[in-house]
Amino acid sequence: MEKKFNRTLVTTALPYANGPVHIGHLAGVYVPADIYTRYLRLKGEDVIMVGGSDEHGVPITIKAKKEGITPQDVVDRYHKIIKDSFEELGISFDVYSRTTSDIHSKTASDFFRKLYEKGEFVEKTSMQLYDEKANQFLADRYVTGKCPHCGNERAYGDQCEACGTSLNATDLIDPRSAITGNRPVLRETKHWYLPLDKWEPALRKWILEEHKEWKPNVYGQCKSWLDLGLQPRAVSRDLDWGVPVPVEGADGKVLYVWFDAPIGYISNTKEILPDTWEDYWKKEDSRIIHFIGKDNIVFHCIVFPAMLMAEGSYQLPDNVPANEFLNLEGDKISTSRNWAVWLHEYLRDFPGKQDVLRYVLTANAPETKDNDFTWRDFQARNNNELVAIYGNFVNRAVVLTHKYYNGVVPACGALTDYDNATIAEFLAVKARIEAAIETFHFREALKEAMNLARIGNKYLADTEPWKLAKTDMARVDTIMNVALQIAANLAIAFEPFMPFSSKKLAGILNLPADLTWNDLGRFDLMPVGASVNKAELLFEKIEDDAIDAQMQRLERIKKENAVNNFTPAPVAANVPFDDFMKLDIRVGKVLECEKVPKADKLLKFKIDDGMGGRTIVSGIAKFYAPEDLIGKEVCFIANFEPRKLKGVESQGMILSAEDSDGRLVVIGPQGEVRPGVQVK
Ligand code: B3M
Ligand code: ZN
Repeated sequence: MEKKFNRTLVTTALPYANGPVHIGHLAGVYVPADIYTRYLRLKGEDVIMVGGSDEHGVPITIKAKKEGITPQDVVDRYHKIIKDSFEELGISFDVYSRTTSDIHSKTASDFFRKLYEKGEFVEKTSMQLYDEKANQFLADRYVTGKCPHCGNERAYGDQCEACGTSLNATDLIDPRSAITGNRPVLRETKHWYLPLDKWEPALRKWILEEHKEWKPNVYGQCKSWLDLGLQPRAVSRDLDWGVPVPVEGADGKVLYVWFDAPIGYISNTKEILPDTWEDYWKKEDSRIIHFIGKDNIVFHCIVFPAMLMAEGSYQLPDNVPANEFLNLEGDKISTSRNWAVWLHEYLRDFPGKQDVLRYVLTANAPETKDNDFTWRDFQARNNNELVAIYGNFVNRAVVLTHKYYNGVVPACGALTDYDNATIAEFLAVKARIEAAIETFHFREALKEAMNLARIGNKYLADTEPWKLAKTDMARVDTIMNVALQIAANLAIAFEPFMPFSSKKLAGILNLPADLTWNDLGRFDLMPVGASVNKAELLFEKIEDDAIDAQMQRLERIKKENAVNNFTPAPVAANVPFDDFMKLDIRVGKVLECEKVPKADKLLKFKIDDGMGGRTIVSGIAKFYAPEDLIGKEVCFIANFEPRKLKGVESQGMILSAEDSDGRLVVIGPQGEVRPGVQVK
């Protein structure tokens, strides 16, 4: 039987305060969480949404070291940027706090002590990596090395981002300190471990049997973790930044960031509801929903629940609707490579366009698989959907009301079959939006909401009141009444997704402030005789130059990254001199050069090789215009087996150097050399 809930606690992953938030965070966590919360609020349910900055952990201390400032400076700076930008985007937190707050230290500390006193930890002395130059233990992101699972050379001490495996620093092959670049040594240290293995049977039952309704990506990831078998996990670290381990003999040790961060959800609830916070966490008729990205699944579905089970008095989450990743223009979003659209920069570059970003990120949300954000798609969705459908319909309805009725809502006469069909179609959508939101299918829900706008837009286009106005004003009255009722309903339907335009629309239509989701579907929202304010555009067209400017910024970043990240490829194995001599490399002069038809990469060369000439086809068309190369001297391999490329026989290979951004530069002699001489 469906359980009945009287209260919902929505939690959102706490972003690390080592950088601003970007569209990947928004699409994965904050926009869906906000839609869900706004929807429940609008239905009049008891719901709170908590969030905050994750201000502990190695990502913060590394950033501080890099900039020569304190970790506190780092988190103060980014907490403010993050908090302000969330607010400006309309992410409607009931509380947005931080893990450096006193209430959090105390809550996390007490939580640890309770488990400690209950004997829920295992104390273990083990060998950990230590940097003798920096005089400190290295854990998590302080160590990089080769991933033992996939061979990625840049895996971190807590996780390999290439294959997603979670690691211990001592698992890395050929580890290096991220502070000094030194090879660390092993040194003994004591830590507290949470024996996840002890909770494995309970976790298996809870997830695999009792939560089959979880999203397949979440359920599947949990199942593979559980099937691998759980190991004890250290919940403390040798670090000087974090919540101190609150027991004897723990000097210089702090709680592992992934131990204290999820407790942040509890601290934040306490912060706003000091008297009733426990209702949300401990009462049977409450439910907890964690909104997170896919890289956080194990912590929210396995580690944190095990902590809660060990504590004993808390409820486990009801659902963890984790999303996959959003890419940017085909590449993985990366804070360190600056490959991101940062929220605070978006708000600066597109003032007043919060809803456009909310719309595009929802329409394109990576709910079931990784998805791509592109600026062209952003522009197209704004211009072809928001402006052309939703905005156009509302604008027509309001402008015509002013044109024919001085802005006063006309009376509704007899409805035609077509009117009735339109209204029935409109009413049927509500249940579909609800079903989609309640099962965390926000893309689907938005698509349905957009269908409401489409129905309105089509209704006016089909009935053409501007034509009837000359002959049948009574019919126009009815059409405009229906259109205005639809417009008013859109303000409600879109509120969870695009609250700014809903507010604007409600203002234009003079809607009462206390409408709720339950009013959606009423066709008397606009009383006859009520007046409507002057039309204002809900959305504006986005022109090419705004998009071009964003594309240019990304191009620039790509170039900078190519320069900064260039490391020469490792030198290939030695070869004997005789092997080198087997290659016959010559100098030649380009006599003719032209594009190969139907092959956008290929250029066809006629080369003076001092021996009567030869044809060579080379894949450099993207980097040179043919006429630029005519008359130039190039080096080519003269004894390459001839091969056919797009039907042209190539008798050799022109040598070029490939830059780190993939650009090819043709190689030739520095001084004048006769065609046909050998390169040695
Ligand atoms: N700060 C990791 C992340 O941003 C972490 C989330 C904590 S949620 C309790 O991916
Ligand atoms: Zn790996």
